[in-house]
Amino acid sequence: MLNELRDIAARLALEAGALAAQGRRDQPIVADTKSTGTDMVTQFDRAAEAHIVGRLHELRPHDAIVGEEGAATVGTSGVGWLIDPIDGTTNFLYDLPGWAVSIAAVDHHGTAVGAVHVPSSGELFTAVRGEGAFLTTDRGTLRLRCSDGTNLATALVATGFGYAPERRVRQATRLARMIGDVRDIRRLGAASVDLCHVAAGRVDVYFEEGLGPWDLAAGELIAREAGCRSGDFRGGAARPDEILVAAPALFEAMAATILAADA
Ligand code: LIP
Repeated sequence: MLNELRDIAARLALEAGALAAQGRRDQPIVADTKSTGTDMVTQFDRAAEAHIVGRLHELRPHDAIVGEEGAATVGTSGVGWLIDPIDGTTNFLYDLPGWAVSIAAVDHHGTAVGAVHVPSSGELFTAVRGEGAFLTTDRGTLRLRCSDGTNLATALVATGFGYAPERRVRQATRLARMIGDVRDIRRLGAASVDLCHVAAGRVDVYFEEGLGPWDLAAGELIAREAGCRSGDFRGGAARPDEILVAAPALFEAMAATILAADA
């Protein structure tokens, strides 16, 4: 059954990505704000979520659904879906690459399958719990492995910042204290894509705070299935408020560096 759920997540991520990308080409964007003046939502976030929800009602009528833009369906099947219809909305708004559709299915064991589609690159990242993580493009499908980095001083680190100015200032202050301890920083704008980049070994580490469950559900499974270690900064499990995903040999040193920079 998990393979069927993965196929559904992948298909709907591709469909929603095409819908949002085409819509942006055809119509002027209408943007509203949510939690702050920079936390944006467009008509395409809402349309993509509505499409995914409608298709899930067709394909999986007894499942629960939670979406970033307000979808909330109670289910009876024991399977639930976490949807970020456009992760990296600021990138989408500015017509920058790197926004994604992120869809995960969860069951009583946790995240079961995940799919992250990046329309600007045509990449589709997928994973099934216990069965590895994969990247599919028009050139085929390859299995993902995280980096084998061992030295934090040469680690490429991805991160992001919250929408609240006071939180961004604190996060940037911490980053300024630790940037000399790593190779360099990348701030690409979409947590789900950052997580897939760790899975693919394109960055060695990703950490962030203050996300939504839909931002990280699919990408965190993909990263773990690619061999990454995942958690919070203090030895606990990854959660939307605090996530660190890294090549295994870098995890502890990175967690210590984050906490030291916070002190
Ligand atoms: C985004 C995250 C990103 C974070 C942004 C924003 P959204 O999600 O994917 O990692 O740094 O501030 O939260 O709002 O584009 O779905």
